[in-house]
Amino acid sequence: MRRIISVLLLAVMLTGLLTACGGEEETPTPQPVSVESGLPSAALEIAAARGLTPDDINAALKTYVPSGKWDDYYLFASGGHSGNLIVIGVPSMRILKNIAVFTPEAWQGYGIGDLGTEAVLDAGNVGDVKIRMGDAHHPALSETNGDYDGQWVFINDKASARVAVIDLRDFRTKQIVKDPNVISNHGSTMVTPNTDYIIQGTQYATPLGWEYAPISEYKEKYRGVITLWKFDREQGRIIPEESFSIEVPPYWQDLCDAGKLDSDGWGFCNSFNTEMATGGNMEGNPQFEAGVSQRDMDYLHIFNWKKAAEVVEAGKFEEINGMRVIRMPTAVEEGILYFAPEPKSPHGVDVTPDGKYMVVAGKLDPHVTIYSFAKIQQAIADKNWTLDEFGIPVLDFDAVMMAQVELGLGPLHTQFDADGNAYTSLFLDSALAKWTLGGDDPAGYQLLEKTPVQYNIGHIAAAEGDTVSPDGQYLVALNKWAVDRFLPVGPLLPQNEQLIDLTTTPVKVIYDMPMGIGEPHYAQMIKADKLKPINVYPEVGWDAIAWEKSEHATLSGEERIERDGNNVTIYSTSIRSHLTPDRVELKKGDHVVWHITNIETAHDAVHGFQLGGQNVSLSIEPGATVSFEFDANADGSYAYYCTEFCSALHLEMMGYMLVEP
Ligand code: CUK
Ligand code: CUA
Repeated sequence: MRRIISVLLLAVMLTGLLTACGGEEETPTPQPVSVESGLPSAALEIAAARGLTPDDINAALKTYVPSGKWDDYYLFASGGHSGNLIVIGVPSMRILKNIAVFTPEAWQGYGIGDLGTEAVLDAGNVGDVKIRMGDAHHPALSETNGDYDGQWVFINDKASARVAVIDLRDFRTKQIVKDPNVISNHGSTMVTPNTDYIIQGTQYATPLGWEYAPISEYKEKYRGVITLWKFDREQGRIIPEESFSIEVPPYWQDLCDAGKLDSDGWGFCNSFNTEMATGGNMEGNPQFEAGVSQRDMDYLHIFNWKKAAEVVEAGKFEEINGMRVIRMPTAVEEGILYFAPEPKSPHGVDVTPDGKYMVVAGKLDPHVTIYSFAKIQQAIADKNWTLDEFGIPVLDFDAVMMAQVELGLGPLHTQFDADGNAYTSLFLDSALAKWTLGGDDPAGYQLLEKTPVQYNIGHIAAAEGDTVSPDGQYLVALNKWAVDRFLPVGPLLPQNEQLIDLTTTPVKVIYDMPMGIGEPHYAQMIKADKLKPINVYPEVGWDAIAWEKSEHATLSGEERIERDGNNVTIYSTSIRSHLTPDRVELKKGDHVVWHITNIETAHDAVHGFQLGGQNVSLSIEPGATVSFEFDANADGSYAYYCTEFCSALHLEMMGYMLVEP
């Protein structure tokens, strides 16, 4: 007990969370405890009764955010195959929001009737197939001069090669674009340092446009692309007509990262399956997992996107399915595309904050390999290369490699802190490795420590970790398996997002957060004060997607039902605690377009809307105008109502819709 007390006191002193209070005056509100006064003995009793160790108490003090206080950081974590993007506060690790992106979501009224968000989703349809799911992997916050600016966040859908744009003014998805030439992506999204472009690399090669070609023609016909999606900040949209792709061989491209500072203008993507295995395990061929892992080296793709943009402007492209594509021979001729050997079936490539080095983790190699951008440039100038079988220059490995550090088994992803350290996830070791960056001194790259995590760590996200000026302080380990960490909930378990305190030596896990909404692949963590979200829309009658006054805005007193033959248009308002009109009379077979404006201007005065029997769920946030349409094909008496418990008389906020036979 005595030991717990002393360590507890030490913990209190170390955290610096507590301020001394006067202690003289009696005040009715609870005051923070002071170090001098010691902790309330009740706290020690609680700690003892709950069996908390000094480490537990320290972790609790570092992560607890009292009611009414806010977190220091936002973590934007991909929701994997839930298709969404999850917003989490750090250090509390409380979920703030699950932003609907690729998958309809009823609470936000996303893609369940609402015409605005249905149109966003429909823009990501693949041919005639309405895609209503996705596999969201890598969120990327918009950057200005290589620092997160808090304005936009982008995320990819691996399953259908799409990219989404989310507006951080209202935390809503505004656009989805589909790459017309590939069916899956992975090296996406990563932004260039001023968010001119959003990078997207293919994962699984197909013929361009994923048209049919027998697998025996893999090498001739199958291809990948690296697409540079042009982002227009003014419009807040990706402009497909100003975007372009670079054709690459049918190696499976994996993760990418954008160069910065010294390496600005360049980008880097890993690849695996340079073996060009094509499966066929029922035909007696090796499994993909074996076929894809035969070679000791794969190829780091090094591309000059600034040059590529100039080459496209000069007209040296082919338009394929509406996308401007630089073909491989042009890319080689113009000095846009180079390879460097990389060991072995790598996964992550991460550019150091100074932009001078690229860290590659070969998941079947216990090392990380560090490349020097200066050496890469030198090797290019020296033409120190051989050609791969597609004629792409492969730079000499020893000429471009700066150092290798043995970290452990299954290295995947790397992040950085403010003090020149790097952190790499070790999937097979279930550990986080901390090591030093050595600049141009190969001996300066040294493993410092390894910290166990629970379990099977994938990506890691450090505070401001992908910027030119990382914060250190916190890192979140996005662990694939939770196994025994939480109360059992059946065979599908949550994953485990572990918050790690980078300020101690060794670094320490200080919070386990069950992620029961989706698989977090990657996440980015941004200082909370960089975001300036709105509380209500700028004007009553706002179209949240177009970000302008809606032509269907309806103010109080303007509510009406217009009939033109079988076409009925309803202009409604919602305000605590009524919907107007509260009675809608239709005839069977009417086509109905219904606009609802939330005329509230009060913070948090959201109304929802559901219409029984019609598959409509809306969220009408203060000031917003939302529209839906349907055919009244089934006669009957229906009820519609507000779904947000908005006031004491919320249950009365309803209406009848009568469809006459
Ligand atoms: S990935 Cu999932 S752990 Cu898509 Cu970046 Cu590495
Ligand atoms: Cu509006 Cu309940």
